[in-house]
Amino acid sequence: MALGNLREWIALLEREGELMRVGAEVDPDLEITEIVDRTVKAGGPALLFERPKGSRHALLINQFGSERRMCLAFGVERLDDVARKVADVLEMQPPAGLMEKVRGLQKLKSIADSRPRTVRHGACQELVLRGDEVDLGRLPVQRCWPGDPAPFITLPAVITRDPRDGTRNVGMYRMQVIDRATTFMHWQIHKDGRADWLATDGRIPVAVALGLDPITAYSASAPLPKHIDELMLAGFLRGEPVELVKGVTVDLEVPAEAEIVLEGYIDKAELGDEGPFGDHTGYYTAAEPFPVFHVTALTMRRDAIYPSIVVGKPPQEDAWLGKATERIFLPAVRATVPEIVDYDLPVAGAFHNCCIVSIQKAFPGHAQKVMHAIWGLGMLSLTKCIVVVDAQVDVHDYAQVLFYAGANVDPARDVVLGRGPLDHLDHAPERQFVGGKLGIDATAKWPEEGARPWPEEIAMSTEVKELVDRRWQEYGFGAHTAARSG
Ligand SMILES: Cc1cc2nc3c(=O)[nH]c(=O)nc-3n(C[C@H](O)[C@H](O)[C@H](O)COP(=O)(O)O)c2cc1C
Ligand SMILES: [Mn+2]
Repeated sequence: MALGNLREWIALLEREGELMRVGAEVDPDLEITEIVDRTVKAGGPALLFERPKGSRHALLINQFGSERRMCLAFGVERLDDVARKVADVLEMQPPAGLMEKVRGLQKLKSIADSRPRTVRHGACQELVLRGDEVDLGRLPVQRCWPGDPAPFITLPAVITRDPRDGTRNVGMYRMQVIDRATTFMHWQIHKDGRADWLATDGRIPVAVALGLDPITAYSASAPLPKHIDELMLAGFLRGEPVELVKGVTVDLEVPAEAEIVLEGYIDKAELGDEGPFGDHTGYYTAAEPFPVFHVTALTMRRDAIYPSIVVGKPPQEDAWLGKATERIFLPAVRATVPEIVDYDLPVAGAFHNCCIVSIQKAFPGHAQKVMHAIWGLGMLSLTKCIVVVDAQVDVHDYAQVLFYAGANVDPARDVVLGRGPLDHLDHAPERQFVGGKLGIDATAKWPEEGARPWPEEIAMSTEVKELVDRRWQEYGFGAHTAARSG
């Protein structure tokens, strides 16, 4: 059974010893950030602040802040198990026998059942505030860092529809609070919500869901192709559809089980200076024009719990949302570039700065081919630096990667310098949005690539390893020395 809402998730966290309730009054203005920063870095639990200063609503944070909690959210032992489920569907072949046909039908059914389901009533509308009753000041919205000019809603699922074909999009875009009933909407230049807005004449209806089951919340951050509904991915990963109800003031459907929903609209022409904001790059991103979101209704559960997250200098809680995406999207990456064995986006590289990729090298120039493929692939296209290693290298072992990046590279021959689109938030390039790309080919080079005879890597023979294994006790190291090979 999938987790139905945030409450079931909190109950699970509590049962697993992964939640701490904080009963003391704590200020959402900076104080919570400092507590969470220390907790995340210590590998500590999710925190439920029961008395945020100035609000009657509790605040949940650090729900995603460890690998174990991320796995609990998805109901798996390892994040790669989620990827296997995705791969299973992506790699479907025409069935050979009856059994395979039955299994194939089950898989197709699991996709069909992923579509959201509309229901008549939703707990998210227990309380409905419209017009002048709307007051975002009721919510314990955090001001995260000292240079932030205002509180920011940091863990929203922002729902829009493409006016051209009606497809839904859900994205996680932070929202700076302007006053009781308006915020900015920080959808960046490469994002789907922004494309929906740009395609609209006049105003676009927008709904924002806060406080969801963890898989649906994660899905808002997933970099799906524009035409794929993130709620469909959520339904597929949950194994149960997301339930939706009609909004009370907008022609959009909203997650029925959400804690809080903000309904409203964004005008095409209305922009204001958003930011600065202490961002996941580790720097304050400068103020920049973004559209203004007008809230026409604030609906919620009576005792709604407000979800939040702090980004900043890595590692922060969002590292684990990023790692989930890295793992879950590997099968999709391999579907287009099958020679890719594995990849790693280091947390310290804020994900878009660096990608390490291992390949099954099959022809001269293959590493360069893969670099260009990544620079042409969805949001991975924004990657600034790519390091390519051979299939047997563990891309998650940075010391190993550095070894090959040092040992196998002739910078005069193996470095590719290119140009292309860069992350919206990257402050380093001369111009915003475009700049240099660096590719480092750390694979073993072939003669056709201009290499002298490539030397053999040092390794002990299997016979001697087995001999030493057999005789280990005899040498007298004792059991405390974990020194068996392999
Ligand atoms: C905690 C968190 C905060 C984020 N904030 C923003 C943001 O303010 N603006 C933005 O464009 N993307 C932000 N992202 C990344 C987007 O959610 C991500 O690119 C997602 O794929 C966007 O959905 P879309 O592909 O449908 O546009 C954030 C991601 C996380 C995990
Ligand atoms: Mn999308």
